[in-house]
Amino acid sequence: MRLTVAVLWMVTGTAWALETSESNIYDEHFPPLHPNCTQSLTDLLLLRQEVQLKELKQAEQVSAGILREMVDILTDIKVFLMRSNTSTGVSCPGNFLNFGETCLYLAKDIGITWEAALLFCQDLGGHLAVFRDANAYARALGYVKASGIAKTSNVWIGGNDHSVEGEWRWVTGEEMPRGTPFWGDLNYVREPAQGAAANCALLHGPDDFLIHDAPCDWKVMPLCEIKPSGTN
Ligand SMILES: [Ca+2]
Repeated sequence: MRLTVAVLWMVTGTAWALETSESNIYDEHFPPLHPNCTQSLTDLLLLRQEVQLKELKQAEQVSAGILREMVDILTDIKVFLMRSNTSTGVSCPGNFLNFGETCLYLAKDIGITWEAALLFCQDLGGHLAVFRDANAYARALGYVKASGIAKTSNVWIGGNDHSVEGEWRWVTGEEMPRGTPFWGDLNYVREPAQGAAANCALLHGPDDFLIHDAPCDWKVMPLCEIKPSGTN
């Protein structure tokens, strides 16, 4: 009987000791909740989210930059390929690119009046672009559209009706062609339609860069043309 009591006492004591020991270990690793624990946890989670958002924003900026660079590279490749397809092997000076039998240069970082554009191209040794036939026009349109400029942009070309209202002439003296595929429409009315208020011709981006008449004091980028070197 004494032995049984002694064994029971030992077992109970061991169990109590184990329970006390586990309790200490639990308290050591999982301390009691601080009164401000919930607030601290919320702050921590908010801070973590803020850091993640910042990282996402940085990643997004990097991605946008890479995309812009890729668009620039693809634009250069597109212009290069178009130039290769239409090149006749002649060389063009400076920034001019060879398209068929002529050289074109779209000064897309410049916004000037038509008269200033006329002088700008003359200073480069050429003139504002003229299109003697539909093929020349199509090549110029292809170059302008592939240049990466906004579809809301306009581009000065070498046509005007300065001398006689309604009689459109190229700066090289020839009569400008009328109708399709050269001139566009504005509100279902065939251009040129703005009368004496608009005496200069441009490629109108919102109308897929078809020709429109416009006031000559608009600030627009010029499309210059020059003959390839070695030709008359
Ligand atoms: Ca006019």
